[in-house]
Amino acid sequence: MAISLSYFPIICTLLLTISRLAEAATLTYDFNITWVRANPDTLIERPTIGINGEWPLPVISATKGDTIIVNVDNQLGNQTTTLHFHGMFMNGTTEMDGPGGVSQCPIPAGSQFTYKFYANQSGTYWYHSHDKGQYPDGLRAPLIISDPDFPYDFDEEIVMSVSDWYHEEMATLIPKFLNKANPTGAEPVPQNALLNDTQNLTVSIQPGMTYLFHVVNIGAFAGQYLWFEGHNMTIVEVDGVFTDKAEADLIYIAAAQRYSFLLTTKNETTTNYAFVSSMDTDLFDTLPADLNWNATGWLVYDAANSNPTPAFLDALDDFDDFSLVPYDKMALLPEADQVISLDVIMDNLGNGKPYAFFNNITYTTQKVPTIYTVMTTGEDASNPAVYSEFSQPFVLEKNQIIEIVVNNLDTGKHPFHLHGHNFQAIARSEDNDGAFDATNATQTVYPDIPMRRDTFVLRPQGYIVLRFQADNPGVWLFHCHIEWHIDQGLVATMIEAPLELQKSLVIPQDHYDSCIAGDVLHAGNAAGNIEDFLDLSGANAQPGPLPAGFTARGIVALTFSIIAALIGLAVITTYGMADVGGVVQEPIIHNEELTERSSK
Ligand SMILES: *[C@@H]1O[C@H](CO)[C@@H](O)[C@H](O)[C@H]1NC(C)=O
Ligand SMILES: *[C@@H]1O[C@H](CO)[C@@H](O)[C@H](O)[C@H]1NC(C)=O
Ligand SMILES: *[C@@H]1O[C@H](CO)[C@@H](O)[C@H](O)[C@H]1NC(C)=O
Ligand SMILES: *[C@@H]1O[C@H](CO)[C@@H](O)[C@H](O)[C@H]1NC(C)=O
Ligand SMILES: *[C@@H]1O[C@H](CO)[C@@H](O)[C@H](O)[C@H]1NC(C)=O
Ligand SMILES: *[C@@H]1O[C@H](CO)[C@@H](O)[C@H](O)[C@H]1NC(C)=O
Ligand SMILES: *[C@@H]1O[C@H](CO)[C@@H](O)[C@H](O)[C@H]1NC(C)=O
Ligand SMILES: *[C@@H]1O[C@H](CO)[C@@H](O)[C@H](O)[C@H]1NC(C)=O
Ligand SMILES: *[C@@H]1O[C@H](CO)[C@@H](O)[C@H](O)[C@H]1NC(C)=O
Ligand SMILES: *[C@@H]1O[C@H](CO)[C@@H](O)[C@H](O)[C@H]1NC(C)=O
Ligand SMILES: *[C@@H]1O[C@H](CO)[C@@H](O)[C@H](O)[C@H]1NC(C)=O
Ligand SMILES: [Cu+2]
Repeated sequence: MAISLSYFPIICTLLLTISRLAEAATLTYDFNITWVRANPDTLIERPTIGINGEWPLPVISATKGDTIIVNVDNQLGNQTTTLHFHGMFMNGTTEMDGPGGVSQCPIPAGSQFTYKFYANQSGTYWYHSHDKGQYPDGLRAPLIISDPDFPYDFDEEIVMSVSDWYHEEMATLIPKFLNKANPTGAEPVPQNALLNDTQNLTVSIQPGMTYLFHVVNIGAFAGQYLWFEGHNMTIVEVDGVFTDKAEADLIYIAAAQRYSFLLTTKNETTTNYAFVSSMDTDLFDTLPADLNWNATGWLVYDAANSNPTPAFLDALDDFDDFSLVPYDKMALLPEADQVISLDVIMDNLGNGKPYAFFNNITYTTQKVPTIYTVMTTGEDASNPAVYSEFSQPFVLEKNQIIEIVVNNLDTGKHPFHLHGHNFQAIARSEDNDGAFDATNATQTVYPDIPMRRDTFVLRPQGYIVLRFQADNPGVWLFHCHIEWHIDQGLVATMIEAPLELQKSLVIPQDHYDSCIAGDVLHAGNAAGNIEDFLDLSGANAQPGPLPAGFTARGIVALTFSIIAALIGLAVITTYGMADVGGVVQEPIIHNEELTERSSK
């Protein structure tokens, strides 16, 4: 039987659609999460969180359109856990997003929990624990989603992580960090930088080829400068957003950011080339004398060649990601329906400990995870009050254009991350430009085609302006991705289309089982009140302020310099035992105390 040629294109499209559908797979990963021991920098073997008895962890690899199932068995024994699939929109499955106390109850030791989501995206992502500052203990790895319609040619793919590494466990470091003995909030400095969870990484390559590198910063704290001697990088993707090709000789990858770039190899195999991932030491309050903040690897053309020592660079002039142009040319979103303005400060509260604040509020985990408050407070779910002001809640209406303005009143860099979306980065100041002024015509000239990503760096004493559309009902955190700053409370909660969530969301039984096994409430307002949703008494609150006229930094700087001059550095520990004085402390549960509780 002859088929008329005019049907040919239709039949082809049909066949293509069928083959695409046939390709869409359901990938199931069984993750038995346990403590293992690891020593990636050859200095100290330490307890590390592994999966199925191994660390480094497996890379999750999927194809756009696949459904991913991860069956978690928490066999840690002494800690709760969760998994977050960083950058995945979780469209329709906000309950699978992972933050403990927000989208689920933390999974207690001995409990099981299944994550299931549809990967309607492609590019470079990662998965990590989103529970009580836990991921730097090892529970973090890349997640790569390939795309049959990837826009550029390449020969082979290489996945590579960069990170910082600590010798002590987070459960030890966090209480030392969030401590009145550390009033300036100096973050613990990592002991080493790692490339793909090791050092001296060798990457075997062939001449005359184009490699597609997927690089993820899975670290806790340090941004990393990355450069290859003798080779440029052609950036083609950031945080899951394909870009027009952009050539760079040095890039900066903040904690949680991802880059894909093409790297074309030379035709000769006579030389191997060093590459370096260098931790951003601007973030460190002190530079220990024995710290090597550079991790070196090699592009190995021929194993018989020697691997050269990298040359020192005079300056680290990194490529500016703000200049990237998304491949899809998505236009600047229209003017916002809702502008959320957040001022970042770091300061001490009455207990002398160092905190981080958006608009004078330090995020405090609530008694009821926010998602369950959405589901059980009826019409009041549209009222931010039911979530407690200390969860820094913002209610977004369906399909609104949202603009988030973040003003940095602090002197550090902060990579801000939004769950459930990527955002257009429409304005970004240089260092020390001060707060954003929406009435200033110079500051409000936005790109016609802004770059998009899900993690973007706010510079010291400057601002960023981000826009996105609220087209993904869910509970989504917005936070700095420096793990220390999350622990200090630099977190806001976006509650997107709560009434729609009440209609559409079906929460699986194993989620409630985690709450029950962990003795965590899962109904009512933030305080667990199931009768009067506007009565927040008993909700977790931040500690009270320092007495008027006091600044902990001031007192401590003064006390410290006098005492230190007299009796030397040994006094630090003693001071830590002393009280700031005069402050009656409210009974509160802040993030670090939850950490302490969970580790008991
Ligand atoms: C948790 O248990 C593991 C395995 O016994 C141990 O190595 C680790 O130090 C413990 N961590 C805490 C914080 O108790
Ligand atoms: C999980 O791993 C631990 C340690 O390797 C092992 O003892 C346990 O039997 C494993 N559990 C399952 C369900 O495989
Ligand atoms: C998949 O993503 C596209 C946008 O990239 C969107 O139009 C579509 O509705 C999404 N499908 C699902 C099932 O989420
Ligand atoms: C990094 O580690 C992952 C997981 O083991 C592996 O798949 C990948 O090939 C490694 N990359 C390099 C450059 O060695
Ligand atoms: C990397 O090389 C340095 C210097 O030779 C060495 O001290 C270190 O142990 C090596 N690290 C690993 C993981 O092999
Ligand atoms: C790398 O790109 C820069 C411009 O960004 C250019 O000046 C340089 O020649 C390039 N180097 C190589 C090895 O292609
Ligand atoms: C390598 O050889 C190919 C084919 O001969 C040529 O097109 C290309 O420019 C050469 N590459 C370099 C880096 O010299
Ligand atoms: C790390 O590399 C940078 C850039 O080459 C250099 O300035 C710095 O001195 C290096 N640090 C160490 C500890 O070698
Ligand atoms: C934060 O508190 C300070 C001091 O009380 C006040 O000046 C400032 O306006 C507050 N900021 C916000 C955004 O509420
Ligand atoms: C407007 O913003 C620009 C760039 O930040 C700044 O140089 C200028 O002083 C501002 N103008 C006014 C009137 O504040
Ligand atoms: C979520 O899916 C809906 C269709 O179901 C689509 O309209 C929306 O754009 C999607 N949002 C995201 C962030 O993918
Ligand atoms: Cu930060």
